[in-house]
Amino acid sequence: MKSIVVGTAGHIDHGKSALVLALTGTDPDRLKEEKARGITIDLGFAHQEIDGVHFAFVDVPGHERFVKNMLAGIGGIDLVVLVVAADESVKPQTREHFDICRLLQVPAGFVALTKSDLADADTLEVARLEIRELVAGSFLEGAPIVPVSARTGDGLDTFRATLVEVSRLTRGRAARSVVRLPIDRVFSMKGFGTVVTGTLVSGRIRVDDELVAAPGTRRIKVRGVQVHGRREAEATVGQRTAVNVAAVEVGDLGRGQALVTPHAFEETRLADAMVEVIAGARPLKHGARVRFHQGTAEILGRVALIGPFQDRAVPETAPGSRALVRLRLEAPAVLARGDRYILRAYSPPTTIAGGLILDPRPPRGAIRSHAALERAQALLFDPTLDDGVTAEERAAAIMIRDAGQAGLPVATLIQRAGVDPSALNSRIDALVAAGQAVRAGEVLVSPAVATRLKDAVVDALAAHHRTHPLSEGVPREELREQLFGHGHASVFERALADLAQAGTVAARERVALASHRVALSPEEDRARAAIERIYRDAGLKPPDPTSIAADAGVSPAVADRVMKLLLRQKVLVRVDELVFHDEALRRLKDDIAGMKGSGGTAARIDVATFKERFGVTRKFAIPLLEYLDRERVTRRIGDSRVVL
Ligand SMILES: Nc1nc2c(ncn2[C@@H]2O[C@H](COP(=O)(O)OP(=O)(O)OP(=O)(O)O)[C@@H](O)[C@H]2O)c(=O)[nH]1
Ligand SMILES: [Mg+2]
Repeated sequence: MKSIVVGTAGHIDHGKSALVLALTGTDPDRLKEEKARGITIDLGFAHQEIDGVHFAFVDVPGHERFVKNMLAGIGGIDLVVLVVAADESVKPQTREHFDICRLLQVPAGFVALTKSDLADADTLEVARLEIRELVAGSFLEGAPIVPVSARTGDGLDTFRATLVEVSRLTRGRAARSVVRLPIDRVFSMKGFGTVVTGTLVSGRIRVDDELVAAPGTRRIKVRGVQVHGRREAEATVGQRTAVNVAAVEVGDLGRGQALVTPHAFEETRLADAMVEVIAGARPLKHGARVRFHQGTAEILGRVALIGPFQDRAVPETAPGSRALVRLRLEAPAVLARGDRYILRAYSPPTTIAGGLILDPRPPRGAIRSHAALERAQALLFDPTLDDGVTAEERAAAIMIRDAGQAGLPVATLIQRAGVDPSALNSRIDALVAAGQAVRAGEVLVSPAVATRLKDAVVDALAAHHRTHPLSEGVPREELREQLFGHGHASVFERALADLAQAGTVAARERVALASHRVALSPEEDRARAAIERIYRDAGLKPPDPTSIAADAGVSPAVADRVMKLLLRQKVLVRVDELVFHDEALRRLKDDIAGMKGSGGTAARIDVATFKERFGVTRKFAIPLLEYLDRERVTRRIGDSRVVL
């Protein structure tokens, strides 16, 4: 069954709650104080099925002091009923609530001309005219205006029919998205424990799901789900939802938080946004302190205009116009690109503006520059005016560029660029195909970063080969530290893989240009031959490496370079303090291995027999036997060794 969340809106005492009661039989005013004062203070809820559509009503207070509560309820609605009393017509909170709905881009709505029993035909007509004027040019232009009386019941049938008709105009929402349930109520229910309610604005919640209450890190286990007062296995997007949460105290959760998919949203205190100042409001000054409302949260913060100042005066945004701003919040928020928000003045708290979040985690840094302004302009793209593809991709490309060497983790595109999780991979493929991104595992970098890195690798290797012609390359990790210390390791690996694929470098433990050959000068070549010969001839009784320069008759510097080369090439092998020719060690291993196989008993060798067999002193015998143990040719048992 189709499920629609309907919000009321309108001035105090205009009959919002009475209308909900007349339609549903449920009085949305549930607090004692509300009954005593005859006004709505906090949100009220009721539901009713009409013509096969399930309507969940969120009834809001009209009093100017409780607009804050109204804002907590209106966030996720599909449809608004703007309530105007026929005898009073348009009043201040009619305008304020209407402005809020317009700025939040509530998808659909119509007008209830209430208390029709108190007005004659002329009065009704005047109210109609004033309403038409109010909504001209807005989402409610041309919407039905339905006279209705909660007292006599006149007009209720037409009202119901209109509700069903207008609900057809609302679009379905994406259920395959991340879970986001802005909390509007938390209470304790006997026998159940803690229950939170809200309008599920994206995703679906199932029993046993693990969610997070954000801002914050508290994990929430879903013990039960109720939709429209009935136990269900799951709640889906667009439904008024009650979640029974396990092992959480009522005081640990509150309005303003949201239940969300773990890891999907990072908290933020900074956001870049488009702002639209209401026509009747005062100008919005750079640096103004404001009340920021999004979801069910109200957070204090300041507004800074993005872009260079034209003159010395503090810039401001005129009523009725738009600007690009950076919001600096005094407490963390849970925001995603594409979120709509409202700004109210700090004092007195009147609604002054609203807009669209463009980047919920912008890079810190100067915003009073042309570059910052251009960046924000490029991000400004009303997703609802577009098929979503180019807007998201353009935003993602900017964010990838901002991320620089560190790269942008793939998963953050959901929150920051507003990409639907189910479309994540195809969006990334499109970005890669369009030359806007390079993917390295779970990180995206701009093609410029990848190209610069590859160029830097080639330059660094060329320089290294020039200064160290005997070196076979730079150790991989050293190269990464040197060129890409702040970057993501997988980006560096991707660059090496690309260069290797292109045949430009050889990347193993050491990285070298593919064209590199170890080049020896004639002197080094002579030294190499001499040193190698000395070690080959010495067999298992090699000279001390510290005296090799003198033995070979070459300079210590040349001997040092050549020794390193031979060791790296594994022509020579270091065994503790000694160095042997690889051939000598091979022969030794073959010889020892050859000892076994004669007869059924295991061949054994000890230090004395080793010394005798190979004609070496203890100085060589001990390191060699330990070397054989390490090479798994022998195993030490007590004072002797078994040949394996
Ligand atoms: N004559 C008449 N009175 C009505 C009608 N609807 C509501 N009233 C009366 O108007 C008063 C205010 O009605 P509510 O429904 O509480 O008004 P509200 O818009 O919910 O007020 P707030 O929630 O405080 O903003 C009550 O005394 C109602 O009995 C109607 O259709 N006809
Ligand atoms: Mg009310």
